[in-house]
Amino acid sequence: IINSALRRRCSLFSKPAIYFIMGTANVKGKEPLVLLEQALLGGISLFQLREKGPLALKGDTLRRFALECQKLCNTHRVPFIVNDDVELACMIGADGVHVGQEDLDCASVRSRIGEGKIIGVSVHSMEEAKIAVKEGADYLGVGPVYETQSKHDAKAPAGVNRIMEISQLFSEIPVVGIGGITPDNARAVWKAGVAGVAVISALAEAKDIAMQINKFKASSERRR
Ligand code: TZP
Ligand code: MG
Repeated sequence: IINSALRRRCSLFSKPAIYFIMGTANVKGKEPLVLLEQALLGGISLFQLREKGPLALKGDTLRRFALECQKLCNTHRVPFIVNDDVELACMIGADGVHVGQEDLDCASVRSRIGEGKIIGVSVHSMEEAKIAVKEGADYLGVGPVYETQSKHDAKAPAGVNRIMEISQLFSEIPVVGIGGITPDNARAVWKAGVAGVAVISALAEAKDIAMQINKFKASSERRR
């Protein structure tokens, strides 16, 4: 049965996805919108605005920044996902929301954001994965795979085994690996069965982001 959820998932992850995540805290002095545009030109598959930390933009400033990011993503036909902030996502008509276990539950997000939108959920166990899938998650984020500097309250790195278990049990739901992923260690993540890799620092801090995206793409091709 081709329902709207299935269509959404298929088109999002039809190719190995390079999922760029960024907030103003991640850009190390670069101009975030320039960086995002470079990433879009370089061929990222999805973008998530994840505005965190003590200097995080808020209120109207955040909304204006989000709208700029959204405009760039729309121009490049790349889905624009908002982390945590369901209200912001609804207000500006983002393509989707990504929530963690401490955020609004997936079922509530769905009722607020509507059927046509993407919902991603971060999970750290089979139990959490089961619940997210039951509540209609469109993809699962599983991690941290490796050590990460980009999330202060990150759990211990779990490697690729959990990804393997979760992606095997829920073969119809795209699983995205996250945490410390670089072109050099991505191959093991692809081999674990992910539909995509979600990356902050290895893209935001890359000298040449387009070249780095190409390296990520190449890392997915070598899995065969
Ligand atoms: N969730 C688990 S690890 C992580 C998030 C948001 C941070 C990933 O950033 P990086 O720089 O790619 O390790
Ligand atoms: Mg969250």
